[in-house]
Amino acid sequence: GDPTRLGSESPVIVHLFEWRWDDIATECETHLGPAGIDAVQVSPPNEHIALDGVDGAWWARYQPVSYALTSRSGDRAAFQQMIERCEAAGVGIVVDAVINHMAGIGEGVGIAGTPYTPFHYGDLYTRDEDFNHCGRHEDDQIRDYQDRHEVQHCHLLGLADLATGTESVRERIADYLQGLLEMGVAGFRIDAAKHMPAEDIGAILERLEGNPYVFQEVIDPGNEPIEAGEYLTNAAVTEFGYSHHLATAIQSGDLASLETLGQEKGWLKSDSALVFVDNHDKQRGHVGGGVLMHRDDHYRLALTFMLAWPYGTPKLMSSFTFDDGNQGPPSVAEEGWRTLPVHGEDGLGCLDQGEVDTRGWVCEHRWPLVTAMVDFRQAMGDAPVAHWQQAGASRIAFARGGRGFVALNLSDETWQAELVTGLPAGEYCNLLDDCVTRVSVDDDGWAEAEVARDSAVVLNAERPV
Ligand code: LM2
Ligand code: CA
Repeated sequence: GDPTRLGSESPVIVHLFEWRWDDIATECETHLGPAGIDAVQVSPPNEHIALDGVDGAWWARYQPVSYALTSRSGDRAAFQQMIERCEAAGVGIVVDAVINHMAGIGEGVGIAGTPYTPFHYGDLYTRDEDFNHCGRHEDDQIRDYQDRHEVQHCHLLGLADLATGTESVRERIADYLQGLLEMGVAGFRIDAAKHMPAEDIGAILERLEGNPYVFQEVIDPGNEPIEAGEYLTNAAVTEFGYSHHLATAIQSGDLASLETLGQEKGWLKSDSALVFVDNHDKQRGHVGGGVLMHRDDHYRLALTFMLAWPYGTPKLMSSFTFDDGNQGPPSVAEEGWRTLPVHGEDGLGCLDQGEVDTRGWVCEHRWPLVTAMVDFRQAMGDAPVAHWQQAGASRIAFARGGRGFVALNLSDETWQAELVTGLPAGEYCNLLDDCVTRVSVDDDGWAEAEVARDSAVVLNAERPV
């Protein structure tokens, strides 16, 4: 779970949700590499259920049919090329590994033509013993999240639960992941990790050769028997508390409550935590909502805070617009739900900021604010928070060692204040408005700052006017 494996001291990951492999390759060269983004989380690359039966829903990708690398995002050759082009641009590929389960129990044919029936998937998993049959509720479905056995051994949402406790299943999963490592992927997101005993994940990861960055998706609401901390011996873990805490602070106008974000009791240590403002599930209310996303007020302020605050490895969401929570990416239904590209001749490009009613690619990762803050985060390295200041609940400021300074104003009026920046004397540019705002720091590190409403002033010691 060591984030520096992604190639920098404070790496930033972006999730290009449902993007095509050839688009990602181009994006690595044209935007991600130049912006200093370290890695891309890609949608599951393996064969999933057919799109027709589910009207092109995005969640088809979470119903594996085989480990063949054919998916809505492209084929194996395109996947390999993407890895190579991104690597050349300094960007690693983090694969979303759906290994807890296969498709929903039923029959059909996968997107690459692999047939399946209940508990039989092509020639990959062919025996009932390859699946857990938990013996609860007659239908073996998960209902009671207070019951550890049930959560880990029954079927999640009707999805055939793999017997990850058995040697043969572990071996098949490890072969899949090892194949990806050999193609050059940099890491894995372990999907539905809470639904597998930590020991099973550990046994699979132990078989891998290479040194991937791994984070496990464990939704720990703080009141269930399975806790995020159990998974730390394997690799990093998602800290869902972060998104909720940040959303609550911002929605209630209480930025001051962020002073100790990350130090809460029971939270993961910074290096072991994967954090985000929103993810693909939460932004559309799957597994509960309670987070901020691109259409929400103050989303930019949330991103600014996350990238300025030295806790966890941040993951940015790069979305497509939707008007119902099942809808897949921009696509052509008549052509087998072909995903419309971002780049190239029939490429849609990215929507303009605020254009939320058009179907298209949002590309939050390209927003100038995001680019500036990614640069800031990397320049700050491990510089600790210093000089915490607040004026009421909705206006805060803090320094990052002597390297940087941030002031955030969530109130309805401009915030004019004398603040300690911790920076050497000089005149600095606000990184968020192309130096339209300038701040003079005196010999004692103090500055008279003017922070517009619903925005921030961000200074980097290395970026004087
Ligand atoms: C995850 N992490 O633990 C993913 O982040 C999440 O997106 C996945 O659910 C889930 N776990 C399983 O990998 C999504 C989506 C579900 C969808 C499943 C499977 O949020 O709504 O379930 O993928 O495609 C769908 C239907 C559901 C049905 C199920 C099985 O929405 O009603 O359950 O398929 O047919 C009967
Ligand atoms: Ca399981």
